[in-house]
Amino acid sequence: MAQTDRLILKDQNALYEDIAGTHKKRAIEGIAPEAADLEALDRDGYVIVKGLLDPDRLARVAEATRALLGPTGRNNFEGFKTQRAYALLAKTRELDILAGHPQILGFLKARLHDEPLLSAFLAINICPGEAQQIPHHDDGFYKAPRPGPMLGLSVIWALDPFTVETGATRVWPGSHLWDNDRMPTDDDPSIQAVMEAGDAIVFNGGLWHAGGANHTEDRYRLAVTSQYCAPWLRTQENMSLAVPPETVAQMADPLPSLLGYQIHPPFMGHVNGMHPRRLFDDAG
Ligand SMILES: O=C(O)CCC(=O)C(=O)O
Repeated sequence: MAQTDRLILKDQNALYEDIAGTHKKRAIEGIAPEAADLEALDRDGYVIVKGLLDPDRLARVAEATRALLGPTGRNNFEGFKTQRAYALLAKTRELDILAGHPQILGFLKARLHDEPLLSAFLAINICPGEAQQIPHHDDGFYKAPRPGPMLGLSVIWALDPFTVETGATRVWPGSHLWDNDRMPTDDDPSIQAVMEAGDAIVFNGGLWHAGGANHTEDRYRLAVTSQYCAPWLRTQENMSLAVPPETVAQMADPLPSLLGYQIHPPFMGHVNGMHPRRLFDDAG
């Protein structure tokens, strides 16, 4: 074999460098979280962040979300007395602020990845009489050893007050550190994420949790959940098909990146050998 035909690998990292020409990697930027919030996220697997939406914004977001709600769920995971709406970014621009909120980007950058993908983005309206949801963790479909590196980070935005009676999300503190064989039992302490409308719970995708039971006869518990994953994992919602490219082209950064209009270096996510943002360039 001639010298020039030999594969000489000097530095493994060189294999994974950003080799894109026109569109270089766009790492997300955000507001750095408080140290205490990151400590809580690491230790308990969750943190409640208060007052992320001001009253005007909250009112607009809640109104836009309610307008999209459809029929109640088809199984006991979706909830037979819970309305859900998916593919939200295909349907309204009023919710962009939730998917790309600077404080959430800060958590993503600090703990998940600087090129996260939006894995799921849906509305959840728990209606009167709903039972507690099946406990689960959002990264459960990635068959990886637990505990392990963070694969996903989830946010549940309270658009109504989250109370014990209306079905505030139940979480099992510290359960992101449990091993693969462990599931919550009645002996495991849990709490409900009681929140004001406009607050959000930010949690490790490995944290066991469940939508709470709604014990009321006439109160609803409206939420939007934004769930993110590392850029080398498959997203729950097939965002490339759910949100048309012409809709993504109207969005401000970082939303196109969160929806997969990015390359995870060196070339994960290319389209016909090109950076996906070239779709916009060529259209323009
Ligand atoms: O609505 C909630 O409080 C939790 C819902 C949830 O975890 C889910 O559907 O994945």
